[in-house]
Amino acid sequence: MKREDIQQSKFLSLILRHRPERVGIQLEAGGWVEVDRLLTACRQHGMPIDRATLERLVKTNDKQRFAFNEDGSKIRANQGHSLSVNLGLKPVQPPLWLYHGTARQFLPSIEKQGLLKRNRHHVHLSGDPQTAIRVGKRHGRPVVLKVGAKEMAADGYTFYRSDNGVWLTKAVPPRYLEGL
Ligand code: HQG
Repeated sequence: MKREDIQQSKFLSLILRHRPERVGIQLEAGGWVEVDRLLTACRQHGMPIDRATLERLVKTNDKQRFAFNEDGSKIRANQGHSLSVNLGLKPVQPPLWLYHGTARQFLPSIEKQGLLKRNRHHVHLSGDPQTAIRVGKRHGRPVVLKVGAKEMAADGYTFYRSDNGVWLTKAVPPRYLEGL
């Protein structure tokens, strides 16, 4: 991805997940925004993005963070919101294990409290350890925890998977974590 694309992509994440008011818009139900409104608002706030660039950003995004609706008139972030957004995700049965990448310095606290969602709506889990390492590296020396997802589901915890393959659940108590 080009450096400018990364910058614009981060800006889009900010607007579509956290601070739409930065460009004077609000998210509609489900986190959607009309593409025309978004592009106009971005231009008016000194961050011009044209339609072709937006399409490229959506298509080439390394984590498929954004999606258009069926007719391409609206766009939203697939996950990662701090704003209250109902993505309309359906509960799904998780695999035996899921993985959580974090940084070593968080382990003592995770050991006590389990995984908490912090600023996000859910705890984010990965389907494979490689992805989890990448997520953990963002915070420091990475470490991967194994989450007994199937057991959690059997105990009544609900799991969702976003359109870009991130596993989501409300919290993970310490007893379901391995590798602590
Ligand atoms: C940690 C990126 C201490 C948690 C990635 C994590 C992901 C605790 C940090 C997505 C804790 C929160 C999410 C506890 C959790 N004590 N630390 N009890 N419970 N933590 O960024 O999972 O680029 O909010 O381990 O690819 O790192 O945004 O969550 O280290 O999918 O699309 O608190 O963000 O995707 O950090 O990453 P984050 P995350 P995007």
